Amino acid sequence: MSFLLTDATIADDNRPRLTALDEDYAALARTLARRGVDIEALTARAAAFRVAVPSWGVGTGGTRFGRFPGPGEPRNVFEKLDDCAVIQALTRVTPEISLHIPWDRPDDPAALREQAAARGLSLTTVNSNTFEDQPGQAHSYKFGSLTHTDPAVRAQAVEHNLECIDIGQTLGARALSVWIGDGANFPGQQHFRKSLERYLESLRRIYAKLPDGWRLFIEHKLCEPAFYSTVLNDWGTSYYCAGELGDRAWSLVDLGHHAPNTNIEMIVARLIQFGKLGGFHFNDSKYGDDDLDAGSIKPFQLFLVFNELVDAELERVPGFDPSHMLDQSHNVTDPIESLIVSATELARACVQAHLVDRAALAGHQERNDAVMALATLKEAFVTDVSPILAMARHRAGGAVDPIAAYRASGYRARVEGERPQRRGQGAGIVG
Ligand code: RM4
Ligand code: MN
Ligand code: MN
Repeated sequence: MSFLLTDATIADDNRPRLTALDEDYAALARTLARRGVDIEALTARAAAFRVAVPSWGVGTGGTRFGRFPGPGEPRNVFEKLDDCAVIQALTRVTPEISLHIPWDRPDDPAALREQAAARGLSLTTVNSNTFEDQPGQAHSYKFGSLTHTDPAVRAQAVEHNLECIDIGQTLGARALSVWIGDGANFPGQQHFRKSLERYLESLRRIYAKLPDGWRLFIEHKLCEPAFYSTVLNDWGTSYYCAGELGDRAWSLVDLGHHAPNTNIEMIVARLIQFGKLGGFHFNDSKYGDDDLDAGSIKPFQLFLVFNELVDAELERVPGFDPSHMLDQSHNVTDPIESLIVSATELARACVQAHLVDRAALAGHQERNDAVMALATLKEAFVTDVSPILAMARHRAGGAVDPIAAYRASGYRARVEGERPQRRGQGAGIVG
C-alpha cells in the first residue's frame, strides 16, 4: 500500500504557520466586521464546500499530439484513489470522486467502494464513455454512438451506459453523467433533427433504467471531436432534452464547452431559473475545452458563476442542488497539485460570492446604477479570503498551505518508487 499523508504530518507542517494565520484571520475578521460580515459564518461555509475530483484527473492527460507521463503516475484505479485521498487530506473539500468508465472500470466494484470508504472517500458519479472504441467492441463509434444511424451501434452505446449504472450502484454512486462525441465534421454529413431525435430515443432507454434517487446529467459541448456540429451542442438543446426526459434528467455545464466569450454565468442563471442545473465540470480555458486549472485564466468569470450559485442558495430556490465536479487535463503540472489548486479556487469563489452585499446590489439594480452594481461585485471579488480558506482547512484537519505541505511530504517521490511505469504509456486523454 502506498504512503498516505497522515493527520500528524499535516499538523507538523501547519504548526509554524499558525501564528501568521491567526494574525491574518483576526485582521480579516476586523475588516469584514466593519462591513457587517461575520467571518465565522464564512469559515463555516468554506468548510461545508465540496467538489468531486475526477478519477481521470490524477493521471497526466495528454493531447492529440502526445502524452508526457509524469513520475509516479497512478497505474490503476486503486492508486488513483490513493492520490485522491491525498488531495482530500490536504484540502478537506474533496471527499467525493467521479469515476470514468471504462478508463477506471473496477474489476471488483465492491472492493473499490470499500477502499474508498477506508480512505474517507465516496464514488458519487459515474461517467460513461462512448467517444472511443474499446478493444473487442462489436461496433465502432467512429460515426457516433447514442445517435449513430445504425440502431445496433446505438444499442451498444445504451448498453454501456446501463452497465455504468450497474457498476455505479455497487459503488454507491447516485448519478450518471453522459457526454458523447457525436457530431459532424462537414456540412450535410448529419441530419440535424434526426440525430437529435436518435439522441433522445437512446437517452430515454437509459433514463428508464435510472435507479431511484439517481440523477442523469447530460453534458453539452459546442465542438470537438466533431468540428462542424455536435448533437448536444449547447445549453438550450440540453435544457430541452433534459425536459423531454423527465425530472431526474439535468443539464451539466462544463465551463470549457462554450464558444469563446460566451456569458456562462448567464447560462447558469437560466438553468437555475428553469430548474435544470444539475451540476458542473469545473476547469478553465483560454480558447476552447482547454481543461486548465479552475480559476487560472478567468477568475472573475468563476466568481460570477458562483455569484449566481450563491444567489440561488441564499434564496433557497426549490430543487437547487448542483453537483460540483472538476474535469481537467493536466499536462505540465503534477495533477495532484493542479486539483488542489482548483479545489481551493472554487472554495475561494464560493466564499467571495457570499461576501457580495446582496441587499445593496439589489438596490443598485433597481436604480439602474451600473457603476455601483459592478463595484458591489468587485468589492467581494477583490477581498482576499485566503485566511478564511486556510482556517477552514486547518480546523478540519487539512493543510494551512496545501501545496507546501504536499511538496514537503515527499509523496510524489515516494510513489515514483512504488509505481514503476511501463514504457510507452502514451495514449492521449483529451479531458
Ligand atoms: C469531454 C467532456 C467529458 C470528459 C471527456 C474526457 O470533453 O468534458 O466530461 O469526460 O472530455
Ligand atoms: Mn466535462
Ligand atoms: Mn471537456
